[in-house]
Amino acid sequence: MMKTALTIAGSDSDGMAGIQADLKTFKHFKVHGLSVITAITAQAPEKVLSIHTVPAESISDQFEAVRSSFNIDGIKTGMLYTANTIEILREKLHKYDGPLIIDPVMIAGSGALLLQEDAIIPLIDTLLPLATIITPNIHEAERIAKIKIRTLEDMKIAAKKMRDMGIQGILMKGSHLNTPKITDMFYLEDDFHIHEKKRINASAHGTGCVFSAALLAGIINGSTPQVAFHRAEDHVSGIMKERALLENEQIMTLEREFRQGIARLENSKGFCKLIAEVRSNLAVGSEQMRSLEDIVTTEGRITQSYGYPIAIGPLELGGIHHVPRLLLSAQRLDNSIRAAINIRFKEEHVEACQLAKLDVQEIDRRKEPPKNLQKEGGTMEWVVEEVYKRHGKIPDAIFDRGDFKKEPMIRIFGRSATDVINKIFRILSFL
Ligand code: PXL
Repeated sequence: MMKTALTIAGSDSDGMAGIQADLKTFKHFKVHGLSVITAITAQAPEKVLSIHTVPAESISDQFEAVRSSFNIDGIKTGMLYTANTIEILREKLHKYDGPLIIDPVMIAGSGALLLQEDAIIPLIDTLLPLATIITPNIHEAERIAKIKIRTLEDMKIAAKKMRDMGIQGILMKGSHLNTPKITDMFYLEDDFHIHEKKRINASAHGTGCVFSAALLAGIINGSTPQVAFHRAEDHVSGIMKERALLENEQIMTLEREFRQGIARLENSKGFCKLIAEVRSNLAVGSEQMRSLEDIVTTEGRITQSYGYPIAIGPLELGGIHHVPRLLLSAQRLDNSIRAAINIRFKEEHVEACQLAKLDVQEIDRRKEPPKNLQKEGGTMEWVVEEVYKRHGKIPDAIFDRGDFKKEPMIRIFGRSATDVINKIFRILSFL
């Protein structure tokens, strides 16, 4: 049986927060999502037009419907909005003894009130003590602990106060503190676990919901709370990096080119046979690329599912995989080279490259100087530079027959994502 997670939260019409975010996150972490909708918001990321509560009877019935038919492996709550809803849930949740994460949602990033003023005390007094973990931001933590929080030390004092209020686990999110880096802090069984991260300049709408849903899913899937914490952090960071990328106009042009290329691959059943054992990846950059941070790629690479290729994970800048490194090395030698992909080595694939009239060069990885292997990303640089030295230009394809524990590989270079994918289809036409 698939594990199940229940979210009790508000509906967010823009799909980025609330119930919608929770269910998508559960899906991502492979738990079946159940839902109890407490309120319906009409909103877009920067505004809330209206909020309507769901009738008490319906909230109660939604809960009873799922409780009576499913074994619920974990519950999280988000926007609860009214004191009445909190009272209904108190009655139901005090009988529940599985993991319960309460995200004490009070105000939306846009400023809209997601918890009515007269519901704050009932939330703190009656619901929070039932939680396994609560996930307040600084503003919420200040309301709960009734102290002002300005520093990491204050965060710790607030967490201890909350523990003294009977709350077991306190995961406090530090993004609202005015610090260059963000410090999130998890206080559990007398230990403080810290996660520091770079501040990313992009909309954070809904990331609190995603975070607590990811944390719950991790715990349901058997991770320790500490491991689930770090994985939830990584998941949110991936989303934030992707948003930052999409909010940058220069990068958006690359992103469009990248997605078009990926879409062509994902529609091609035939490409499955060219996916490498270590998976494939497409990387695209501009003519001005200076570092890995200028290259768009997909975090989880390209694999296959149900007989079709599929790109996994968020789009990423600064990927450290082989293909971005390979592209950067090639582009340094010839700045018209803007895209690359790796594909599975087979003799017949090399022959297809030749039949497609591609300029194909072989490299013997056994000849790589041992000291080069120590250098981070050194192999990809060496592969490209060796071929360039000998051949005087970057060819369409460089392949090798592998080495001890190294999968043999073919790498295709081009002047754009379209150019690289066109080469892939020419190769496929000879297979
Ligand atoms: O991120 C808090 C939150 C929770 N639930 C709903 C929301 C928001 C933020 O906007 O809209 C429905």
